[in-house]
Amino acid sequence: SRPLLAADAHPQDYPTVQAVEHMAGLLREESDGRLDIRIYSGGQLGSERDTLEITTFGGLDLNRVNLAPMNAIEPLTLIPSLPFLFRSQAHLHATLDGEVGDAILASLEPHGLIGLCFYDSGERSFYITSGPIRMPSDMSGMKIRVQNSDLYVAMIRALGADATPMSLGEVYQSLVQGVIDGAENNWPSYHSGRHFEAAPYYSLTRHVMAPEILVMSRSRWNKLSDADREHVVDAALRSVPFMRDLWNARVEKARETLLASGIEVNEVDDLSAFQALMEPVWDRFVNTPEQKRLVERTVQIGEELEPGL
Ligand code: GTR
Repeated sequence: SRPLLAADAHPQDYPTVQAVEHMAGLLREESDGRLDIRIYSGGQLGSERDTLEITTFGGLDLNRVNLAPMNAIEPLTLIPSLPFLFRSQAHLHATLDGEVGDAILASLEPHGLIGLCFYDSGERSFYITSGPIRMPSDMSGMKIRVQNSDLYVAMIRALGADATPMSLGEVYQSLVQGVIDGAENNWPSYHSGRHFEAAPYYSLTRHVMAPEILVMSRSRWNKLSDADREHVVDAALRSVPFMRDLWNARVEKARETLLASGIEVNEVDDLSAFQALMEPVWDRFVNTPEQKRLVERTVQIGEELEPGL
């Protein structure tokens, strides 16, 4: 059968692409070469929002995206995207590896997608062309690029800035041309997309830890035998610990490289000022009983794991 076609916005050496490559190897092994994956990396096939739509219609078989572009499709995907929800990477993992993660993956099927697994994406912080951010008022009136998600737009507005949604591929140019004053992302993406060249002030707000997700089109899934479905799920799950190791190493490497490159990094002393402004944002986006239950469960997992944080 023809290989599963996969899309990723990141270049070939990025951990998300490497993880799906790894999954491809496992899949070939498990299926005696019947199943394989061909990855179109570097955003060749379009933005995450566009490739997701194509995947929904069955024009693509696999897609690795951030949760952000899924927010408009399924409300449960908003949960791990909520600002200041996770206390640590351990909290994120415990949540995604358990009942909450399972519920989110399962919620995608009615939308034409099969949720296979989550991958790490670290902590997102703001980077700005003109100077550091130490308190929300420093962002007042700034134009900040966000992913295509209403939650992110609301978050930026609550901080007193202007949100400009656009796809990842447009960010570098927009920073250089001054169309935007800044953006937000994790260390590896800040580095990989060369955004640091135009926006050298990185302020460690660590406001979002939304993970990546790997989805499959339901129409291709429906054509697979039960045995092949099992191979796909199994290979995806086995790629997760591989990706987690790769990710942590990549964060370290990006951080070291960036610090050595002379960018200005600052801690933000009073994160509670940022957190306080997020309360109405939570209230606006968490409203169904199922969302509320899963958010409560997530908070509880955090309290059990990291008491007092
Ligand atoms: C990255 C993520 C991408 C994309 C990107 C963005 O961290 O890996 O999937 O969401 O952020 O900001 O568009």
